[in-house]
Amino acid sequence: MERNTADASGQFMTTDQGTRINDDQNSLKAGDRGATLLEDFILREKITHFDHERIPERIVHARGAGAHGYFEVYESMAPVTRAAFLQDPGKRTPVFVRFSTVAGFRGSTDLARDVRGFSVKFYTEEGNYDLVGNNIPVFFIQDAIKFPDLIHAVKPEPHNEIPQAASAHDTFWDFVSLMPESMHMIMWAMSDRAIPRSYRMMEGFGVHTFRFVNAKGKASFVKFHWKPKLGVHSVAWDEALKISGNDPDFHRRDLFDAIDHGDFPEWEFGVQIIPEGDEHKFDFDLLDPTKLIPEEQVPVQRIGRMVLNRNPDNYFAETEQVAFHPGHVVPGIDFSNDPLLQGRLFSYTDTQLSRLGSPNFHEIPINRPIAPVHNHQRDAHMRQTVDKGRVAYEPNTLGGGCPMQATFKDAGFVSYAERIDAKKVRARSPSFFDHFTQARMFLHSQSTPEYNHIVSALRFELGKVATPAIRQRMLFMLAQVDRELAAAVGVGLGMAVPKKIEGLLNQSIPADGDPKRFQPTPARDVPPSPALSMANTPKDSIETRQIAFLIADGFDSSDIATVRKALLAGGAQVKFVAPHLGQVAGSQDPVEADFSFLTCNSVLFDAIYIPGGRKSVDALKKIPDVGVFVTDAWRHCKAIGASGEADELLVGLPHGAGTKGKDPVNDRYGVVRAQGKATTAFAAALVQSIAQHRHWERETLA
Ligand code: HDD
Repeated sequence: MERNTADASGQFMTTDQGTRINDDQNSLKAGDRGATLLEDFILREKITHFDHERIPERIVHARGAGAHGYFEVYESMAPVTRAAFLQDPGKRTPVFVRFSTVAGFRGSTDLARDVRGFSVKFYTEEGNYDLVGNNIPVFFIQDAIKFPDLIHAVKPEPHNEIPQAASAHDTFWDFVSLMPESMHMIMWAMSDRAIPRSYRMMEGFGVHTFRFVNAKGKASFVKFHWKPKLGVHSVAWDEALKISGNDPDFHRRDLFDAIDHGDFPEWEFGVQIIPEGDEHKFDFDLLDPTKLIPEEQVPVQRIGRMVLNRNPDNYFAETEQVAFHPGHVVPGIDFSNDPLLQGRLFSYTDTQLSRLGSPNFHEIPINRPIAPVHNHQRDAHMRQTVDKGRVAYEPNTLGGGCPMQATFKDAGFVSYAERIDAKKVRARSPSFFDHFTQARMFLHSQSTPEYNHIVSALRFELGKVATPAIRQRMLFMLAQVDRELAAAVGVGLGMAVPKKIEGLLNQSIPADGDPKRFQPTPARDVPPSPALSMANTPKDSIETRQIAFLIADGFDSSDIATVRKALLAGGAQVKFVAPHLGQVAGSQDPVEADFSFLTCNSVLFDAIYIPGGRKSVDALKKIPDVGVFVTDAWRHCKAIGASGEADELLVGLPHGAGTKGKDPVNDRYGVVRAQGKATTAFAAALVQSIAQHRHWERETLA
């Protein structure tokens, strides 16, 4: 039953019981100056409902944004899986996706340095399938039993609830410095992957190894990937900090606005398929969630695409109440014995019970499968279904034996009959003890700017750690990954890398275990994986990019017309930023300002352009915010364009980037200038510069 549709015009206001309300301004009183009466059922109902509006926020991933869309497969995947939604290229499966940060509270900033959640609920005809992944393909820990410790360590410290949405504090690094297995994930979390430009420009990963099972019952291992159509892009750290102040909803707004504007975000769905027989052919364990399979070793086959084309109608009803669970699977998809995944299979239903308050959370509209539900589960808080008849048990004859169990042939879910012959132990396989090789591989696969950003991030994070012993342990741990990295971070901390810290590498030895068996093995050099570097992401499009035009009265209208035409043709969006809102007069037609210098900031845009016009440029020169706009755009390595007199606003840029060249169009480190009026050649050069996303080379100019 749905009420309160967006278009409720013409409807009378009622109580929750449907009684029409005559006065929603005043409570019922004994006289117009009298005490309020307990009898006022309208007041009590309204306030009671309000008092209970909040539900517990998610214990992790509290901060998020969601969208609806669809998924379609390119060709039948029947050879490897019998999942119905992966069979027919003509079929569109509805999806709901929720992106999130992990550590911050529900009201925290989107731009925290953090892992991003990437959860997809496929509403398939065989039931809901949830792919509950992240934007990083590995995880901090190998066994779910350490998850509460990890989260307690990263969340705000319990005595003073500081810091919000940040890993840069003692408890997190205390824990990490004692967990060699987290080093690979730390490399990712300290990289720019942890400060994405947009949810629309992130990869997604299922992380664990799962199983596909085909109609013959034959299984293969599979890793899941999402590849964004717009490429993988991040912001600069200084920019992230400033965005957090200027617009803490930056990612949420970006997703909402893009869909609202008809720029539907799109990802390709990728799989790495590993035959069962190849399980032990890798130099790491497929069940270890701190490892990835390099794409160069097992290519990612792109088997379908997902498009997000509809914003939620109501944040709470959909994005907040959606309940994901890695255990929501359909026939054809099964689990592996990854001990992190196995623990997750317990956690998610458990957490929905406390968060949503009832085992009937599957009846909330956003969680309802499109496949019909028939079983003997009954009652409990807030039950919506009105179950008919007297049969709520199986076996029965009074209900004709229904609902019936489904065989494998009837698309019943049959767990993959993996052979297990083992002792019951609390242990970790020796194949899980190579913690440093892939951390090193990731590091050595980065471009120079990316590597430098990791060093800066570690200097920042560890610089915020107050306890020297923790910093020291971390330097020692980083040295296990790469000595040069540790030394570089040490410079920032003013600390030498310790040669040895007694016992640090055998923290996880059980009292009765063999110490050698539990010691991490030293990092090995393996070939780098170019797919791990964002420098290699496609950079051929300016689609959906936000470009700020800085203008004041008297701007050159023809400059704007030429550049705007080229940008819009490339799919970018142009926003006018002026000293005030309202109309801004041009040499020909006026334009309407989208922002004033008070209501926006350079960090909210992908690039800036300043047109010519004597009067306009002179006015801009007098506004300090304009200077900051330009220097921030430079510092954050963004494309900058200027034509005509606007050149004068760039003179302060370093390394000669602001000096006028002789050619009609000059491009120095992504700063594009036209000698005179903006021409189509100038506009084309600017488009090219914006498509690069960032000109990181500026950071390394001497
Ligand atoms: Fe988790 C939420 C992803 C390990 C326990 N997790 C949650 C969400 C994502 C992930 C994307 C947000 C879902 C949403 O948008 O509503 N979690 C992961 C990934 C992991 C992972 C990719 C490792 C590979 N998680 C993990 C472990 C445990 C949990 C090991 C516990 C043993 N995760 C939870 C949870 C949450 C959750 C406490 C909080 C809210 C929710 O489930 O619905 O059950």
